[in-house]
Amino acid sequence: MGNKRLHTLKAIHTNLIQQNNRKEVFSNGIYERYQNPILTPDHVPLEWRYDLDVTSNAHMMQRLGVNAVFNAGAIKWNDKYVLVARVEGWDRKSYFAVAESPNGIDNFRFWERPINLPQTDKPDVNVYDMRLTSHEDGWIYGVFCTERKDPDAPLGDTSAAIAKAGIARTKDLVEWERLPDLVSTAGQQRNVVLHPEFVKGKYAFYTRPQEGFIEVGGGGGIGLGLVDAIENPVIEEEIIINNKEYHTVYELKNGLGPSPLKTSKGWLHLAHGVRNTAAGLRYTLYMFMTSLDDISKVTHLPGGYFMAPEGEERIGDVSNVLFSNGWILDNDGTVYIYYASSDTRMHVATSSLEQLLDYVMNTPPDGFSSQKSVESVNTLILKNANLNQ
Ligand code: M1P
Repeated sequence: MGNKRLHTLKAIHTNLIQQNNRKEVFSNGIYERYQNPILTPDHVPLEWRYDLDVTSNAHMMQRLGVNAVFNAGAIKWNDKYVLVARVEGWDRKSYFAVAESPNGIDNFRFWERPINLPQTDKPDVNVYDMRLTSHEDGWIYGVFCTERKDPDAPLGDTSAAIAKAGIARTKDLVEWERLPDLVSTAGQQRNVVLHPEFVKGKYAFYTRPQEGFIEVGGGGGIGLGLVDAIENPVIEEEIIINNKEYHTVYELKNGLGPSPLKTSKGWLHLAHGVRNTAAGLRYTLYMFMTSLDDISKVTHLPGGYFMAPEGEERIGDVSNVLFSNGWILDNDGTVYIYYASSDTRMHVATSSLEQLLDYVMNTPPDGFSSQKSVESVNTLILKNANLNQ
């Protein structure tokens, strides 16, 4: 029985990994979605999940089940499209694992083992959402969230946690050196991203200061802070460069996605915004651009979302969520946007630098009222009417 099941499992797994991915038939002209998710729990190697010995696992049952594969950092590495995915087990704990594809859209295959992340003197309980930055100092940095139980939680509160930014660096994505966690002015941090270049000779971190583990409280917004030495990462001063705002898609909170892309027009950013609804929080993606001369200055901020959950993307462990912490700008100008849906699976969308710049620079900003939205629609109608004369 075990042997037969093993044979079937292997065939299904191989089929899944080798499946081609096709573009959706129609797009919005900004980016193109693909038909299949690129990483799911079923993509995780059988050796990580099953005891493949039929004598000790006669039923060939899954021993270490995977619940979700999502929120992956991304990098082009040795001509391969590489993701560092958040793999979450049935036990709720996440770990990082590298998966690579020859073309960025399908055939993603996990490397032999998950990443063995070194610990600080305060061991992590849970780690997730790694942002990869190829820094001009020559290292590849992985900045991620490290979560530990709140030592000051009242007796009986078994869920209160503290979120901090963990930092590790590598030259080969296999061996990682752990650095101390980022120290900042805020009690908690999530969605911290390292800027790829030095700013005034210092390391620059995009942050998201928050008061509680889930709630940002009086904090929130996408912040920016400088660090003198990466081996002692302390931010003395944090400024907010993109605030949460009433009646926008980032009304409740926001957070930077991947490390920004440098373009001739400015730094291109992808972020997530969160708003509340009767059905719970809704996470969508939005974009903005900052100045090449001053990375704290937002020069363009299109109104509304760039990408929102659609179809099966809407459903998962935490439904109605799109989250992205990885993208790759290829030599030919193609941009691979890696995003997760509903804290469950990974997808890819493709666009080009030209399209994204057009989107960011020519989409009207949020006018912050229905009246202003009508004005924007009327401006467009008038422009189109003049075309027809
Ligand atoms: O569940 C949605 C997301 O929630 C958190 O993001 P944020 O701190 O911006 O609310 C993170 O836990 C993220 O991993 C998760 O996808």
